[in-house]
Amino acid sequence: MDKSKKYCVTSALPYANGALHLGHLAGAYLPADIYVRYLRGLGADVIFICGSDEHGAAITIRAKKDGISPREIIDKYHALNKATFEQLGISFDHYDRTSAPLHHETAQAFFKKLIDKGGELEERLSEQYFDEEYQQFLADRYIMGECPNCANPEAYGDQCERCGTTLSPLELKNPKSMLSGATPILKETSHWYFRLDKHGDWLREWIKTGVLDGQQHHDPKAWKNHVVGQCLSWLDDGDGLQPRSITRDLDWGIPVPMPGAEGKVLYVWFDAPIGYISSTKQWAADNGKNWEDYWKGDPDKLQLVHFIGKDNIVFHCIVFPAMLKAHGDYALPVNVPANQFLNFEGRKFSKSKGWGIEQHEYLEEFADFPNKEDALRWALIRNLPENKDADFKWDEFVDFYDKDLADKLGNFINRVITLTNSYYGGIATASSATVPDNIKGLVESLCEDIEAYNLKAAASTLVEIASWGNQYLQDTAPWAIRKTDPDSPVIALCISTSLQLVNLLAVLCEPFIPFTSLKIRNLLNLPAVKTGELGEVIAKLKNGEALLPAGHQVGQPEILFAKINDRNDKSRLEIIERQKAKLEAILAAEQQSNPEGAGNSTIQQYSPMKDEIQYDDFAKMDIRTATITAAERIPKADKLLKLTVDLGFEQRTVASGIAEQFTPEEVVGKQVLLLANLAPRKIRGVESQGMILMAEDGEGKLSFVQAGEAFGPGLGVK
Ligand code: B3M
Ligand code: ZN
Repeated sequence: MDKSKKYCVTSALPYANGALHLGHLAGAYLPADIYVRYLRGLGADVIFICGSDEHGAAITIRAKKDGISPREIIDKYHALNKATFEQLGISFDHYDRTSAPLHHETAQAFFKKLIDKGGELEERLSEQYFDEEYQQFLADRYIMGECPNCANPEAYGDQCERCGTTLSPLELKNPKSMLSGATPILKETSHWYFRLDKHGDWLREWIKTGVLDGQQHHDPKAWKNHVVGQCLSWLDDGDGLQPRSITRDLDWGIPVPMPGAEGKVLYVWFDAPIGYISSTKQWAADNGKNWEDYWKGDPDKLQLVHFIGKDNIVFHCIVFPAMLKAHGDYALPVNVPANQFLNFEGRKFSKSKGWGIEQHEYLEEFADFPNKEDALRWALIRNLPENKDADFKWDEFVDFYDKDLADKLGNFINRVITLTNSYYGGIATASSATVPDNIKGLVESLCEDIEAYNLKAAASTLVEIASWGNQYLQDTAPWAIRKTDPDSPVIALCISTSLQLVNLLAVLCEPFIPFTSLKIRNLLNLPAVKTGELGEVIAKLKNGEALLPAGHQVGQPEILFAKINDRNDKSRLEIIERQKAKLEAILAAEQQSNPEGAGNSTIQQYSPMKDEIQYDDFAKMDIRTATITAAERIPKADKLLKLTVDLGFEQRTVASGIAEQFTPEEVVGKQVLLLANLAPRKIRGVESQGMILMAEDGEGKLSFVQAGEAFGPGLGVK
């Protein structure tokens, strides 16, 4: 963190056409909130900006479905989403909406500026799909068809939600109007196009090297691999950077501010990111600040950071930066720490199937669950989809709560406050107590991890500090010393040191679990952690100063986290069990309507996704078709078979861990796939020269992966 800089942190503006689920929260809102709370803790000049995205076909289609006006839809969901964010402690400085007049003005002025500059926007006639029955052009989500990339029959005109490809309606196969269901006709219309094609060169350099206008703008290594990878594949894709139409024939949206443009509005993805700017303007107007301080001026002093989900990477890393650059004067993002997706109990969230839970549903259904806000935040934090897709599971929610929050954090704090009260009437005594050096190292790494957007790692360091505290109490055992040597100074030192740690934990956990932070401070008889306090604490740690003065009176002990898995009180577990029962009911209903889909009868256990790799990583693997020509058991190795494998041009010996499921006789003659360039390795005395590829189901059952009988040995697999 740099105090001389202005931080503008944004979270993706959610469409106000529906409620948000836990996947959204884990993707773009909770991580940003942690980052911002941390920066505030350090006393940074930071604003946290968001709002509702209220234009676009997503809204009007939803309104049509519900038989109400777009205005009713956006009012409803804007209020709902704003309120649930607040309840979950997502601490936006300003949550605006793109239907606000200030936003309309700002977006129109932005458009006009690009027109006036010349060369950035271009009016073009083109043919677009038109629904004859409804007499309406069909943009984006008004049209559906087969994805040219993955054959998903329900791809939208702007994007395929299955494979994530950005599309234009003309690319869809078998297009159908979402209004009438009919096959649309092509009709001529005129639109404004943004000349994105002119921005490819600097964008490529900026993304690859972090250099902008000859200056080092950001450290490209600080960007996540999957973000850079997605951008480069887009930039390097033969026809990636084409002029993009930024207006639509729709009656809902921001009118195009040009003569003769009646019935045309700005494309939602043109106006929505400008929403970050107008939201900042409104915040500044409400707070007597200058919005330009956060968006314009010396690029070295501006830290614009966009938190988003991976489906929005191209718009935030390529299109919006190009718009800002084309406009001129604006800062570009120094990082876009996009997250991957969160799944729910092994599947994608699906509103129509009832699979998943929305933020407001969680708050309602967990109304009686103690610490419900932090319980959820914590379960998501421990499993954030930072670099790969993650899977939310109720059993893990329980584990994270019981093991981290109850057994480690809560237990330590409770023990310390209890001992302080019973030994010293609640007064911290030893004035010499400070935080031990190894803890200082952990605090440092926690901070480094947050600054590098490794929030999951930072959270586990927090748990480590609490664990250390428990261990320290256990090892010092002041209760034992007290029996034999009640006047030993070790007792007071131990309690006092532990109290320092409790206060440290209260400050450190504020970005992650702010409701708990407040409770810990109550137990300590201290006010809520304040802006800048983390910075003060870090300075005190450096100087070896105490975090709690000698003589400070703490409050009464109170259990912070009662375990969910409690034999004597099943009330919390029952709330979780109800959630699991809902899912089982969905699966049972599916089973009834489709008994063949046997694999779905229980919650599927997929193995977790591995970290994303680049194409080059994959291309390094030499996978070949092969035939097993001989097989024998390896003495004293129950799991291994020694296989001779024919590659056509040579024979290999491979030790393969399949002996528990296959006999040597069974496998001889099998066609297999062999990873042929894996470095040889000695396994139980056998030099293994490659690896046979196997598929494994949820119960560990193995099956050979094959290329098909017609393929002889030695062929490459791509
Ligand atoms: N509303 C898409 C989404 O919610 C879009 C984000 C806009 S961010 C400027 O995924
Ligand atoms: Zn697709």
